[in-house]
Amino acid sequence: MITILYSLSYINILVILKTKFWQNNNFNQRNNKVDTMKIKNNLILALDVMSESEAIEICDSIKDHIDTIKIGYPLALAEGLEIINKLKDQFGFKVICDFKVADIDATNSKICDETFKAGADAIICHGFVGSDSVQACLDMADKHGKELFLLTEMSHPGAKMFLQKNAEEIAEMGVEMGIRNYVAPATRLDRLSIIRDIVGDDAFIISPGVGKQGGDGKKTLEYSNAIIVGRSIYEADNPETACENLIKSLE
Ligand code: NUP
Repeated sequence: MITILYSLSYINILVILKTKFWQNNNFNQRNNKVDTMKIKNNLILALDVMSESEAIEICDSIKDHIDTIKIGYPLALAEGLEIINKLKDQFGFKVICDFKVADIDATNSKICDETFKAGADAIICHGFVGSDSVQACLDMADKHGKELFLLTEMSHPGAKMFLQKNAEEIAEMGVEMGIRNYVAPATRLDRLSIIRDIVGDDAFIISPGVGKQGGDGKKTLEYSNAIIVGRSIYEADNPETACENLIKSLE
């Protein structure tokens, strides 16, 4: 009888330890994800400059106000993927790679793998290619413990021609797939609001189109978690002042 009681309490301890282990693990995982998504001043710099020296000069001037930057094809093609770790090492930034991944699943997988291996904290993919292609990106992001952003509707006028007609379904697909992060336009707040309703309050939306493309930062943040701003900062005579003024306008 005593032996049975002993073995029962032993099993109980094992079960409790295992439960605690999972709770801790999930807690850490969740924290990591949330950490990635804390964006200083809700402002992401789109660093579409064409050389490492320009990139470093701009980053140096705005580093006190911004901790997350987005690089895309312009800088990556000009300087190679090594630029990601250079900027991370020098400034401690989080880097979102705006590669608008839009290929078949096998190719998407390779593109995401290389991008995360190069140090990216997140990658942006297109949704119009369908769930198999997006799933390949999501799987690779999960494998690396990094984030995926699903682009729903773009911010430029041309997005009305094809993409807008399907943006709501793209967002719905993202929700069905369990995607937490989205890109939606600051240039059309009615559309941004619809996309927010679809993805829900817990989703994380980042919005390009503030400044040069005509969007208003403060109004955008009524629906979005962060704005993405490029030319209004890096083309300004004084990028730091432009950055400070923009942040003030968001209050
Ligand atoms: O819909 C989109 N619109 C857009 O402008 C999706 C994007 N990823 N972008 C990017 O955001 C664009 O490529 C650029 O890097 C940035 C906006 O820059 P700017 O208009 O503030 O200069």
